[in-house]
Amino acid sequence: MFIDFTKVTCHSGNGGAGRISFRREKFVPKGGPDGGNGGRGGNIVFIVDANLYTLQDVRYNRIYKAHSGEPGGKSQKTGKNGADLFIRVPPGTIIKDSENDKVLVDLIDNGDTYIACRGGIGGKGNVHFKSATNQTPRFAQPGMPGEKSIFNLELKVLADVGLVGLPNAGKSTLLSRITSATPKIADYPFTTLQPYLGIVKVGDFRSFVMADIPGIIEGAHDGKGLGLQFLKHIERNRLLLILIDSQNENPLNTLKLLREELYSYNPSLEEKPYIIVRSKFDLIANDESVKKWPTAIGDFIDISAVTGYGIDNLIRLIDKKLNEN
Ligand SMILES: Nc1nc2c(ncn2[C@@H]2O[C@H](COP(=O)(O)OP(=O)(O)OP(=O)(O)O)[C@@H](O)[C@H]2O)c(=O)[nH]1
Ligand SMILES: [Mg+2]
Repeated sequence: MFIDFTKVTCHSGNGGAGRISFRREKFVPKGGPDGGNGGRGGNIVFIVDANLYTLQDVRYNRIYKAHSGEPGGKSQKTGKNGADLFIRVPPGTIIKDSENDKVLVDLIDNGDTYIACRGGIGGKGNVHFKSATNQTPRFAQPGMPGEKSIFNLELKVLADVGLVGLPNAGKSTLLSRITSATPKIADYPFTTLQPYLGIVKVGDFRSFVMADIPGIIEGAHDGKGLGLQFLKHIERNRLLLILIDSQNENPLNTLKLLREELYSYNPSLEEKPYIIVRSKFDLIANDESVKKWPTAIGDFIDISAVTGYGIDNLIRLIDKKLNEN
């Protein structure tokens, strides 16, 4: 179970100002007040979109601002309301008040909405302030300001596939190649410090969620490196991809080490189905001497997240395994 998390600042729109105006017609030179009300500011509304699986599209720390209402017009015309601003979130998103972390709403079904910030109401035009003692009010209300709030969004995601490997094995590069996720990629260990999720599309109708976690090193189950705190995330994945760098000099040892870390952490992980992936195949494609891996490793699939080699095959294989389990 992953927690996808993001934080956003929302401003609903300000109300439009009420208008000060007087009727001026050919035969009514001194008409009464006729200033209309301002329009309401736009609301900020969260809406569930069942086509989304992660909070990736709701960028961290983004500021959302809805439009203000328009000012009132002459002839008692009310200003246009500011358009509501919809923020699309996946089903299962929990919206919390960032000040006290209290749950405001748990958005579950497609189309469910939650008005997070209400637009300010429009000010009243001067037509409303006419009284027995003041037939020509020269004032109108300003619009009410919109609301501003910061929200924490949380989503618990059950990823289908978990990426497991030593630091630098190319896990994040693979995720970024086949999903729209944008994890940081670099040629030093522990680039990834937190889990990332992405959706892999298989053809037009099927998809699965893939999770990238920080690299695992020897002793991870004892808390070494960053692995431990993230191993819990892969307990519920249906399938693991064990990525081993094509330049690894002792792939069999690495495979053993990774598997040992997994089941030392949780013995039930030993039963978890996995696919072995040899990453960075482009680096050895022309090098027959290193192409052979010990048969004890068993079946594996070659990919290059850089050139795309083997990627379609891998996606098909994953899809097949997920559907047979
Ligand atoms: N040539 C080549 N380089 C690759 C390939 N995949 C990844 N790399 C490089 O390998 C380095 C590590 O890649 P990452 O994707 O950050 O590795 P990681 O497994 O996510 O690493 P951690 O987050 O530290 O665990 C980067 O410099 C990548 O550019 C590949 O298919 N071919
Ligand atoms: Mg990484």
